[in-house]
Amino acid sequence: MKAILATNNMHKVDEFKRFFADAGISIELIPIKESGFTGEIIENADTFEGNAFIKADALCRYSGMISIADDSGLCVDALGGAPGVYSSRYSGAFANDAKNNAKLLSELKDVPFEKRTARFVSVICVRRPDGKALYVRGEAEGFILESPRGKGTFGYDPLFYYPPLKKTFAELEGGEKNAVSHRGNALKALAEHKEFFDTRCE
Ligand code: ITT
Repeated sequence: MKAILATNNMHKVDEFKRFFADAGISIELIPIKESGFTGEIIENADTFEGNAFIKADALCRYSGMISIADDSGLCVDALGGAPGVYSSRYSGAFANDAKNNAKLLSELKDVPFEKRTARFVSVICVRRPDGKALYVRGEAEGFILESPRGKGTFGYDPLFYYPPLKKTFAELEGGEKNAVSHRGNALKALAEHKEFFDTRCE
């Protein structure tokens, strides 16, 4: 079976593919760049669920195939939950990971470590051609460090300290991140709904 993975973020693609392989889920994931889709997707919802649906729905309508999307972000308590759904665009129109991390550090410069609590959130939406949609959510709790640690992965990972492992997400290797991360937790929830991928089932 094949499904579109409605993302342009190749780090997400790697994490999904690793999870599916480790969990023995034999669905071939086709990222947007291999799907032929060249349109623009406007993520203008104000919830993770809303934006995950927009991405999955766009690729499902384009391809006629089951499409899966992840919308995710970092919610920092001392910033009232920001950057949240705006995580990828936090530093503006020309945002990238380095600028986003620099802005986050600047916003938190006067906040002591114990108040730098944060959580990563991932919402995965699976959209079927028959119109049905499934949502799962995963979270991971941690602290925002005062300087980056680790080189792996992407986004805010080098600043996100995960106390149970005494490491940032960027210091984790192989499948370690999926074992504890927001996306890994959402994927574990998704694995409980394998029957949803069988479009014959109501
Ligand atoms: P797609 O929309 O194409 O999937 P994207 O990266 O723009 O790619 P989102 O709109 O869901 O995806 O934004 C997620 C942002 O949240 C991402 O760019 C990072 O800044 C941050 N983020 C989400 N998950 C993360 C993770 O596992 N590690 C580090 N940062 C993460």
